[in-house]
Amino acid sequence: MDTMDTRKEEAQMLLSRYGQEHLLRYYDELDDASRRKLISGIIQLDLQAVEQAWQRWKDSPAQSLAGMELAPLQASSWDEYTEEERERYASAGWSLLEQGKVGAIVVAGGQGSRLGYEGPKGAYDIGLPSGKSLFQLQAERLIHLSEKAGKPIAWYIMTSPENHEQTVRFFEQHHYFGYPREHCTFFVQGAMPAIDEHGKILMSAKDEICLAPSGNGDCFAALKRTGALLDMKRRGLEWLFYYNVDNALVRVADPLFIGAAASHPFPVAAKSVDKLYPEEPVGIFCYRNGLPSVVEYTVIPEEVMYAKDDQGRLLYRQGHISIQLFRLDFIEKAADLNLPYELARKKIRHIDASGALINPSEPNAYKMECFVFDFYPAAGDMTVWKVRREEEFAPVKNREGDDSPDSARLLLLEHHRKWLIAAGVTTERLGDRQVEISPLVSYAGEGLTQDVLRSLGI
Ligand code: UD2
Repeated sequence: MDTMDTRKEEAQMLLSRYGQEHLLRYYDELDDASRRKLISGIIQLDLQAVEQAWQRWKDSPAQSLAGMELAPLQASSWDEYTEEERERYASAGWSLLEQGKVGAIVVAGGQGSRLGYEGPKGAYDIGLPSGKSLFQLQAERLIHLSEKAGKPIAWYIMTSPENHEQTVRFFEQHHYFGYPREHCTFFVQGAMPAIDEHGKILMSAKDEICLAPSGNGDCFAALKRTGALLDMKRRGLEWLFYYNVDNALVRVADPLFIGAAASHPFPVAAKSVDKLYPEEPVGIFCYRNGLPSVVEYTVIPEEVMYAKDDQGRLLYRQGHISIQLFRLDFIEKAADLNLPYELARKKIRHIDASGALINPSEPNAYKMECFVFDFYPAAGDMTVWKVRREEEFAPVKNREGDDSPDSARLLLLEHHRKWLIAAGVTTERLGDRQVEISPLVSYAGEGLTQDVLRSLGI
């Protein structure tokens, strides 16, 4: 028997153990190259994880809450601290930045399907006067901080097999936005197969499994697999600032947040905002069986979503905005944890049993993802700070309306307008001008001196 036959047998055995034999349906029609491609695709699948996720979902789609005791998680607000305390935290944060002990990770492996944009989301131009992409805004905020700190901030960019090359090319085309090349590390996350309503894995072609990025919860395992975690240790990092690629207002590596997190005993810290309305698409912070957790917006039961406290406010109102700090020793442990996969119903293009291409207009199948906040319980406890949404949260999710490029651009310009007014510019002088301030000039509204304002033409 030649090696090809042995590998086919190996694949066959694996598939029959998990009831996925249909993946070899077209094998006999394929040429040698396609056969090899298919077999190696099958052998690389984590069929046990697929089976577990499917069983869990089938038994109880919102299983994550079944039998759990749920309680709200209170967030502190910066306003509760005195100016002096805030300064002490900020200076602790600056000290860590000056020692080069903080890195940043952007999770940019998602597909951005709601936005309907084919390229990497970080490359998206939200229509600012400067035409800067989301990646450029982030790079310049980091450059600003690292120049002030006198130390580079190592930046880790998580991509997916689908968008890795495009992402790296985008950075190259833009000369890394002035970021020192040697401090940018790109690493690729994993993928999981899509499954149909019966738990059967879908195929995108006769020789190809239908795969999708396996969720941002793969970030730590992917850091480890790709050697990026070793790079962090070599650099002596102690904290990693984690954020979503699509938040136009994110204060990347915020010194105040870093200092505050490092002054507490917990290995994880996060920022939150008060939810605007019960159905807002953000997870909610809570304690589950006494451990800090997030219930994702897709699975919040109605009685939890609409529950009110005795003052008539939402009981679970701390919205998760995907801004976190993780201590490196925690990441090392988390990299070896197996997070549960959640199933998300999506429109997934695939081929059917006759080999015909199905291009659905409605959700027809499931993607499997694990979520980064499912690491929180492993921290035992964590600190959460509530921030002002208009200063730190402008997500770009949808083509139009709420959480769109337009809403994010308006939020950013409005924020900059407030900086100018705080710097002494009168509203008469500003009129209805939309002034965008480069992150290279100001990180959070500071440094807008008369000279700087003059250079901005104000
Ligand atoms: C995310 C949070 C939600 C809330 C909201 C705020 C999760 C699971 N949910 O919801 O609680 O904070 O953001 O805007 O994080 N990504 C990858 N690889 C993947 C999948 C996603 O890197 O396989 C990235 C993606 O590029 C993005 C981030 O993770 O930067 C969040 O993904 P999303 O936009 O699909 O999450 P969303 O808006 O449903």
